[in-house]
Amino acid sequence: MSGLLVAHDGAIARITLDRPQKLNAIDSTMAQTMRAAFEDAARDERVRVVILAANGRAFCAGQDLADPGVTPGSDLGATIERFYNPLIRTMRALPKPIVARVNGVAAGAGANLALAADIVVAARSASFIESFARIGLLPDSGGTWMLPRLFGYARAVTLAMLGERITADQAQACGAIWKVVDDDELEGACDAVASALAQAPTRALGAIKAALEASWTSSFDEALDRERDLQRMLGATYDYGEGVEAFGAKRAPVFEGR
Ligand code: LHQ
Repeated sequence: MSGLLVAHDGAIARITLDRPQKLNAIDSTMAQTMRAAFEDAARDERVRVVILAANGRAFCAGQDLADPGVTPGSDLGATIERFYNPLIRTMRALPKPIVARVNGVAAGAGANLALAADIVVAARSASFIESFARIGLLPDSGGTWMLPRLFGYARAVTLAMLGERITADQAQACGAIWKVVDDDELEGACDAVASALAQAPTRALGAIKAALEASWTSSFDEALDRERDLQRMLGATYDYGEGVEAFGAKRAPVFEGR
């Protein structure tokens, strides 16, 4: 009903867009359910990594343009304020890694939803389209902030203005996504990244994400201070103790995410 499936597999939470007949276009229910799923993942101590995936031939076609809330003349700002900004903020503030498994086209808010993940693994046949300007809009869902940082300004402005499709290989060559694999290897490659993260020291990963995110808008001195504070916090975790002990004993560490 909500267009979203949530499943748990050990420490991995799988959030799957499930409106394949609509290319997983996002309506208000789906946006709210997705945000709630990320919030649950943040709260649930068993969850140490989230995979964001999609069913069908597309990853996500962005906002459902048939949704009554976005008919021309309606207040698009209200839709963004109510549904999209809270969703993207929740993802970026999630103290656990998010791996996006991009299986097909990711367009509009669907492209930026994928790019808001921490690690993007895409099928070779996948593609990204900042399609907003094609319908008279600008990139939202964090697009104007993420695109220049991920692609560089020249590519960001051109992708946003022309709304041209780029392949997963092109996105990877730009450094905007982590990995491209053959289509039949997508699930395995994504699961391998997620299971490595699920066994990693979760609090350190959360600190890495927060510090890198904050670095975009802070000075070098502020970054040094933040590193000091976060390292102080991490130094008191179980996982740091385990990491050092395992190193000394020349064995693999068994992190518990605490
Ligand atoms: C769709 C959609 C769609 C409904 C395909 N909606 N039905 C946020 C909040 C506030 C305001 C507005 O904006 C936003 C953020 C945004 O995301 S704005 C951008 C919205 N997305 C787009 O503009 C992308 C529109 N879709 C496309 O450009 C193409 O469909 C892509 C490139 C995704 C896929 O192309 P094809 O593989 O050629 O498939 P298709 O175009 O034939 O689509 C298949 C069906 O899905 C088709 O329906 P039909 O009944 O004819 O089979 C489309 O109408 C439907 N569909 N996207 N966003």
